[in-house]
Amino acid sequence: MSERIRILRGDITQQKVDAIVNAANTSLLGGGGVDGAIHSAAGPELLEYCKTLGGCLTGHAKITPGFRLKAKYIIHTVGPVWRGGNYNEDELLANCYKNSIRLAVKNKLKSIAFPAISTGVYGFPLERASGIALNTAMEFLNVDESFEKIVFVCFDDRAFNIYNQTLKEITEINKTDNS
Ligand code: AR6
Repeated sequence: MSERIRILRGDITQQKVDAIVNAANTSLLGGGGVDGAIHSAAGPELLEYCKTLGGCLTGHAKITPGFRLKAKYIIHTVGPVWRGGNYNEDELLANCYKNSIRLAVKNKLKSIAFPAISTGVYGFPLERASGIALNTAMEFLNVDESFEKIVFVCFDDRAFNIYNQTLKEITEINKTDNS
């Protein structure tokens, strides 16, 4: 299981996977953070393509070609803005991961890389977000044996350490549950 989940420190635009995921906004017309980095690296054709998509709802996902990226596709999803935790933020964030993975499977893709959706400008607490990201990925890999890998790309050391710690905690809990 954990071999199919990878946690890396780096830049998602450089990942060689079937699809990288963009933490976009509902307009899908670009922005700052990882969204800005992906648009810069993919080239202006990405914005032209995104203009035809009609935006995207929070928790949903849409797919585009990767254009100048090493990744073949970009899956754009819109994370929730953190408003204290009582506005369905957890479920909406889990939906981002689920719907992105669903779209990858529908397009016969086998590998996907995620940034830490909503944890930048949108303010979602990183510890909590990493738990949702990793649990959703593990639940999916438990039922799908053919998907090759899910990569979590952490942009800084803090995110990298938190993801690794969370993965360790989830693995311990699963061990206890199965014993
Ligand atoms: N590779 C991997 N991770 C990155 C990169 C990168 N190149 N650049 C930033 N991150 P954010 P959000 C991390 O703010 O919170 C945009 O303007 C970053 O450290 O990009 O979902 C959109 O258009 C953080 O951990 O996305 C929306 O308006 C994570 O990516 C809004 O921001 C997400 O940070 C979405 O906000």
